[in-house]
Amino acid sequence: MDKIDILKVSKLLPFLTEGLYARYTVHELDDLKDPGALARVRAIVGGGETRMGAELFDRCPQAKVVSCFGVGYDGVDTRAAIERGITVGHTPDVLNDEVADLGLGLMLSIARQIPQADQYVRSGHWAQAPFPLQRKLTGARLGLVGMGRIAKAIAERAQAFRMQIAYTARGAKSDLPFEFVPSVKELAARSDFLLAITPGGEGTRGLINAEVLKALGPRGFFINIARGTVADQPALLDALKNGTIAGAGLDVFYDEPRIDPAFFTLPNVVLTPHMASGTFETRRAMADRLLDNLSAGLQGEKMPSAVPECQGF
Ligand code: 8YV
Repeated sequence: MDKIDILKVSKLLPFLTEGLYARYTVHELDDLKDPGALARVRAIVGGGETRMGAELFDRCPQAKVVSCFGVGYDGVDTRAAIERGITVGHTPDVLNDEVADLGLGLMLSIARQIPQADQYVRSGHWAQAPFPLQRKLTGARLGLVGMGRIAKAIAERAQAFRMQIAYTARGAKSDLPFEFVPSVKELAARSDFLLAITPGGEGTRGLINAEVLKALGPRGFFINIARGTVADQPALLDALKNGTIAGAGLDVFYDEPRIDPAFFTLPNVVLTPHMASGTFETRRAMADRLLDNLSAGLQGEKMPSAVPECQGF
């Protein structure tokens, strides 16, 4: 039997790419050998941040499935997909632990200056003077921007550190024992650590702006494991340079992976390369979920993880 034609629109991990090639006839958008193939394509796969909108869908009139790698799907125009009867799948849940672990890791790293301390030891400075004293994480005030599945996994871990947890979200969640603060600025003012874990896209663009950073204040740390766009990056760079905030732990940026080099000279940041979900175990589970969503969607069955906008059709 002929394999089904699918379109791959971004670079994916080798084991996932192999899985796709084994099951389907894969066409690579950035190396399209047969432009006529788009007319046969029945599904589109790619990273959730890759732009997939009306123009692409119209080039693939038979496509009825988009299967994204990642829980975030801010690159996908879900309205354009729904208008064309396309179901969009993503990979939630399987990465909650990993992303939460890195959130805690970044908080500990910036509060205790772990990467800076490593450099201190390697460069031989320790023999001259002890490393400067740092800030305590246990018992500190944590403000979560977002209260979805990953935020809950972070809160669970933060409780073990006896952190005082508050959050902002679209609405209060009555089943949670944490304080709901409607305004992000107010939350920042009451936090030692303000951690963004909310979807990207237009709804949250620039949410962490100059005012919020000012409210966080010179003893406050900002952690971003959401999307670079959630923070106003020029305002963040200013706040870090001027001591408006104490520091930041950042896994996400504008224009990844070619990020603004202004970050590289700042002493008060810990920078990671958008790796929150990046373990063998979790990326494999995400790949499996992408394949399961793809196969279910192509067979006209309910996807294990359709995005909320597409659930129910
Ligand atoms: C992705 C992510 O794996 O799930 C998300 O939304 O941001 C990451 O886990 C990453 O973007 C893949 O490259």
